[in-house]
Parts: sequence; structure tokens; C-alpha cells
Amino acid sequence: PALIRFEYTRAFERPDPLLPNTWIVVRVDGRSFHRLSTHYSFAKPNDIRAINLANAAASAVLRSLPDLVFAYGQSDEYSFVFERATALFERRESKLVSTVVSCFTANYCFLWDKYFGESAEGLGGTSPAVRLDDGLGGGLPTFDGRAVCYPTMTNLRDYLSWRQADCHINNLYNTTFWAMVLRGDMGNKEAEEELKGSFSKDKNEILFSRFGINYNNEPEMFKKGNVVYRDVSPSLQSELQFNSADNAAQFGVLDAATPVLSDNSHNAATANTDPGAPNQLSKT
Ligand code: DGT
Ligand code: MG
Ligand code: MG
Ligand code: MG
Ligand code: MG
Repeated sequence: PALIRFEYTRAFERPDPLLPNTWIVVRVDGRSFHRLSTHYSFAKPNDIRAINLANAAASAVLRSLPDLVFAYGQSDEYSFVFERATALFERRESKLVSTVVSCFTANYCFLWDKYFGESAEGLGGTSPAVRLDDGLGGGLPTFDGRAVCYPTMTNLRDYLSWRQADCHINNLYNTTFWAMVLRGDMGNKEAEEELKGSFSKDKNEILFSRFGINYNNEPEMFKKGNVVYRDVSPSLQSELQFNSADNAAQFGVLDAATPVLSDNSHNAATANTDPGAPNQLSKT
């Protein structure tokens, strides 16, 4: 019978179990969000609607996958951390990654209207001709995903600090760049030129002296990113060094300005890492 005759094709599938006894991190990242953020007129440099939407989608992912303990998000990415001992899907990489990406994407699209509102352009709501042509898959947000295993808590914490340092550096650059362009009436090129090779203190100085902005007073969620977490054990919380003082935030979406990883991990990760000018938003 057909079942027997064709069943051999199953042997072509490759096993892909992830290393046991390690922290599995699945990071999703928006596809072409530079274009998507322009297409939907995201506020620059931070659109609070997009941040809240990503937090809500991440929260739904944690609700759907009980083995996830923690998630950290910034820009168009979110990192999901599985319990070290998880046996979900026998730790098969393709199952874990595809399930997280799919769950996040589905919720992100489903919740779009709730966060972007009726007034904003609906998701994919452009004319069919534009939709076919816009290189955005019909205007629908999509995400890629990857899994990485971290053997020690230090490695895991350093990974999160790395993503947070990325957030900090980009946000400081973008905040300064857009202040110069939108409030200082500089051209994109001109602002880019001036920021080339600049250090953190230079950007802080530009913000303060020209625009009266004290970067330290910018919203925490812009400077540090966002966390969503289950009711994890106090020991894990303290090992990860994230602030859990706000109980209302537990397993919820951190809509308000909320400290995430501790200042220690933040500073440790960013102390030597300001190479000057990542050009994230400079071409818009
Ligand atoms: P990819 O990931 O290789 O498909 O390409 P992109 O374009 O997604 O690049 P990526 O992920 O390195 O950078 C994220 C982009 O999303 C970056 O251009 C900034 C943009 N973005 C993220 N959040 C916001 C926001 O809140 N407001 C604005 N205006 N842009 C944002
Ligand atoms: Mg990318
Ligand atoms: Mg992206
Ligand atoms: Mg990204
Ligand atoms: Mg099935």
C-alpha cells in the first residue's frame, strides 16, 4: 500500500535536538522593518504603539508556551528564554524556533489594530497593486528566528546584556539623530556626518545643549528595552538581575517605563562598546 511504499521518505528528515541542560534562547527579528516602519509611519525613533504591540505578542507567546520563563525585546526583535531543563518538542530546534516565530507573528498581526487603532492604516490595507509590489509580503509583518544554547547563567546574562547594549547604543544614536533632523532642521546627511565617530558623551552633550534633552530622563523602555516574564523563582530573577519590584508587571506586558536588566549588567555591557555610530535609522 501507498503508506508503506512512500514511508521511506521520512528517513530523509534530520534529527535536530538542541544541547541538553542549556538555556535555549529563540530570538525573532522583524523582516525588513526598516521598510515596514516607514510604510506604516512609525514614530521616530521609537513608536510606543509598536513597542506595546511587540510586548503584547511576546506575552501571548509566554502564555502559549509554559516552558518559556523570560523574554527581552527591543527594536524589532524579541528574545525568548526556555527553562533550562525544558523537554518541549524533545528540544528539537526546528519545532521550537518555528513555533515561537509563528506564535509571535500570528499574535503580532492579530493584535495590530488594537495597538495601531482604527485611525491608522490597517495592516496590509493598501491597494492590491501596491501590496504585490512593496516587497513586504503584502504589507504583513513577518519575522525570522534562530535558536542559540547558552550553557551557563553568566553566558545567558551576557547575551541579554549584549542585546540591551545594542538597544542602548542604537537608541542614543537615534534619539540624537532625530532630534537634529526633526527639531534642529538639519539634513539627514549633515546629521549623519556630525555623528560619525562620536562618543556617548558627545551625543549626550548635543542632546542637552541644543535641545535641552537630558538623555537620562528618556523613558526607560526606550533606553533599556522591555521584559516579559513568568512568575519565575526568586533565584532565577536575582541571577538574571532583572528588576521585579513591580508585581503588576509579572507575566504581563510592561507598558509603563520599567527597569529591566539591572544597571550593573547594563553598564558592564556598554562601558566599552560605543563604537560611534550605528546607522540604523539614518537613511529614512
Ligand atoms: P532585516 O532584519 O535584515 O530583515 O532588516 P530590518 O530592516 O528589519 O533591519 P533591523 O532588524 O536590523 O533593524 C530594525 C529596523 O526597524 C530599523 O530600521 C529600525 C526599525 N524600527 C524598529 N522599531 C522602530 C520604531 O519604534 N520606530 C521606527 N521609526 N523604526 C523602528
Ligand atoms: Mg537583521
Ligand atoms: Mg529586522
Ligand atoms: Mg532588528
Ligand atoms: Mg502535526
